[in-house]
Parts: sequence; structure tokens; C-alpha cells
Amino acid sequence: MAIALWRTRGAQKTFPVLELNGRAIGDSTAIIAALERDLDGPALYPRDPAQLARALELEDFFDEELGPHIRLLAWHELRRDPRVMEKLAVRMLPGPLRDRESAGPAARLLASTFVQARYRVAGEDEAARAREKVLAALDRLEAELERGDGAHLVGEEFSVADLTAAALFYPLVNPPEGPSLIPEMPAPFEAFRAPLRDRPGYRWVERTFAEHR
Ligand SMILES: N[C@@H](CCC(=O)N[C@@H](CS)C(=O)NCC(=O)O)C(=O)O
Repeated sequence: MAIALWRTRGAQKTFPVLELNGRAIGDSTAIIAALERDLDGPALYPRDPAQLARALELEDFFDEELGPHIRLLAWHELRRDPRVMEKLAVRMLPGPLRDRESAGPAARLLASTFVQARYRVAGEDEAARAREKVLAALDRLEAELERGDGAHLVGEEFSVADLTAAALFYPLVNPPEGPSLIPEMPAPFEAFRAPLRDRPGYRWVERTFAEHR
């Protein structure tokens, strides 16, 4: 958080932060807007104004209605499983610290304390609500896919809507093309995930990572 605040001169405390043409831009929505404006390359914004409005509405939906809830759920389960939490916390340490034997328990304690203080992840009621929100987002993803060609959320091209939905479902699906920060998820998270594996939305996330990442 300190680094993000420093790079964006106090404007943003989360990552990602993109440095582009001498400017540090925080928040993925603003980052994508800047990339569309300032760089040539495959467009993430549909050209058709009506499709663009729909794509931005879907970006906003997954950003607000999926992102915070899937994060809370993942941290909730990780925090309850000291063994997996320690593995993850050690992977996030800078190189030289990672190799010290005593670093594991300290990193776990620090990570555990931080995520509870920052996101209030310890409550069972909050975790149950997060599960409902993730399932509602999966329902919406599938409903939107049914409206179109089945491969894309808006139109027939990969857009900001596909990018946002697939990226934010990453902790649930954990596709092989994604970042490999999470060695394994705790058993209760696996139990939540298992019945979803055959859902069209879950499969779409796997396919989208395989084709576009
Ligand atoms: N809506 C923001 C969410 C960013 C976000 O939550 N980033 C996480 C890492 S993926 C973060 O930096 N968390 C640190 C914190 O919230 O303290 C975006 O799309 O950029």
C-alpha cells in the first residue's frame, strides 16, 4: 500500500499501478482507459457505442460485485489454514528473506494480521455472504454469455468485459496460465469450488485464460 501511494502521489493505495509516459496510474479501470487512449494494439473497448457502454457496465459489475467478495472468501479460507497460509506468505516475501527458516511463521502471522485488519475476513457471516456473491456473479456471467456467441461477453471480440470477468474469477478457477501464487487452496475452498467445475461459466474462465493469457 505504501509503495502504491508513493508511486501515485497519494492517489491510489492498491495495485496494479501502471507507469506510462511518465505518469503512474492506479486502478485497473483507469489503467485500461489510459491504454486504450495512449497505446496502439488490440482494442479492449468495442467500437460500437452501445457495445462499449455494455462492456463498461459489465466491467463495473464484476469489479464491484465479484472482486471484493472473491478476495474476502479466498483470504477467509487461507487465514483459517495456517499451513497453506504460511506457504503463500513465504512466496510473497522478498528473495533473501524467503530462504530463512524462521521467516515462515513470522510471514504467516504478519499476512494473517494484515488481511484481517484490512479486509475483516474472519467472520463466518461475511464469508457466507461472499460465497453468495460469487455464485450470483457466476450466474450473471452465464446469463450474459447466453445472450451472445458463448465465447465473448460483448459482441464477437475479446473486450474489457471478458478481461475483467476472467481475471476476477481467477482465484476460484486457478487456471494453469494464471499467476502461480497459490500452491493449493484449503479444503473448504476446494469443497466450494468442486461442484462448480462443470458450470459453463467456470469452463469459460478456463478457456479464456487458455486462449488469451
Ligand atoms: N478496483 C481495484 C482493486 C485493486 C485491488 O484490490 N488490488 C489489490 C491487489 S490485487 C490490492 O492492492 N490490495 C491491497 C489493499 O487493498 O490493501 C482495481 O481494479 O485496480
